[in-house]
Amino acid sequence: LCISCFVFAQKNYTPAPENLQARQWFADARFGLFIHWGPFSIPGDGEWVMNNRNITVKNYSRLMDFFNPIQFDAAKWVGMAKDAGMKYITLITRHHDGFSMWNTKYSDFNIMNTPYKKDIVKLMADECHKQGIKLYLYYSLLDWRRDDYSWSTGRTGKGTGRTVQGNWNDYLSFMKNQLTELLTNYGEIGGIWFDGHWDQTAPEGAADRSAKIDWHYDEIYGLIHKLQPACLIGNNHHMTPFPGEDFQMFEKDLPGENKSGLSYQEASDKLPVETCETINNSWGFNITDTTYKSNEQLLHYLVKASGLGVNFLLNIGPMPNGEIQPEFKDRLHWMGDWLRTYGESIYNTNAGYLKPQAWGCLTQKTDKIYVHVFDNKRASVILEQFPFKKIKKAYLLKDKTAVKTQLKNDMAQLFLPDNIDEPDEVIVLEVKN
Ligand code: FHN
Repeated sequence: LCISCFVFAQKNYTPAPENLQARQWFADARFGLFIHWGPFSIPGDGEWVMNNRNITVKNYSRLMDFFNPIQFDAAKWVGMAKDAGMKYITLITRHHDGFSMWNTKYSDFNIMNTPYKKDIVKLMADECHKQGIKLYLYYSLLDWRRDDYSWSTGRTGKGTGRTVQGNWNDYLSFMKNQLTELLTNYGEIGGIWFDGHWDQTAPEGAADRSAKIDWHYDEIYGLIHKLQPACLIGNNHHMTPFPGEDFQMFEKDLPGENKSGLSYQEASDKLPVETCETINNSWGFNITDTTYKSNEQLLHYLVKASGLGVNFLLNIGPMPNGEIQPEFKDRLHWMGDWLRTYGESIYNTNAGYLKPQAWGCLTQKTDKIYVHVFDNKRASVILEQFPFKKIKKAYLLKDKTAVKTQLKNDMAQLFLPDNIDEPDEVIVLEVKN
């Protein structure tokens, strides 16, 4: 942990017993739905459209007049997540464009001033509580809109650039007030998912252009843990977790992969870990992005994450009218179908003793190893350094077909039966020490 990170983190944090319990629940849950949605969905060009197209604050504000998602049905969204086998939802409450999806007293740029006039966070929170799904709230630290925000990502374009540094204390109070609303008015909140820590560009007119942001996490994290001690804090800062954080997150990467160039951090062995990924290549609704990952690719992502002991937060960008495009719905339903048969090999499991291999990976419970075979053309699979003395039973999870095994030296060899045809064929090994 770097010294400056420590200075800005919650000092002397001891998680409450209910927080530790919530961490365990989270780690067991394994699969969640990420929802990037708001007025930014209207242009159909992703959630960074304001920045990418250099739209001025004034022009961007017009989106508020058109956001009227009359097809939005919280019961359907939550039901869809449950049907997909997801145990929690992480909802955008305020993204970098500064739009608040709830009835907030602290900004006029909010859902109550759209033609829709209904509090989305409330509708989702009530429905999640009703259907037994935990709700986590995404909250952007950085803001492209407010004058009291002192940094400049997203406001560097024509006519949008900041020239002065705003009043940082005002901005910090604004965030604390909003977080207090979110953690007071919507019942139990599973966690707060911070994003935007990485904005470190001082505006052109700033006295010290090399200054780094002090997010005052000590106060912000302290406030959250005071309001709801069980509420988990995660921060997408792409670094080793700071004190005060209750889970770690990766973006578009499994720990150790760093395909995105964002994931140099090592996975925590103390905190639950989550990774998020998109279905196409966009977080927010995007009409030109049709690079959909296949059902199998998404499944393998979930299974490999589980094999590393990591949660998978899979994103959708709903349409501006509140509907969800069929390419997303179909994939979620397919994953749910798979989990209805194979869920016991994913939920409440631990990382496999072997890291994911070219042929697949392992998940574990006390006396069971689930061997996930992605490559169903193989005749056998070898588990090196097998840590158990005996395999009491070995069978396919789908239909109990027996699997022949051989333990030799410290290797277990599993001979795959003929009826191996699933994109992830799961073999259960009942083992004894
Ligand atoms: O800039 C955001 C992006 O829009 C999206 O919300 C992702 C989700 O992990 N986080 C940021 C990029 O790190």
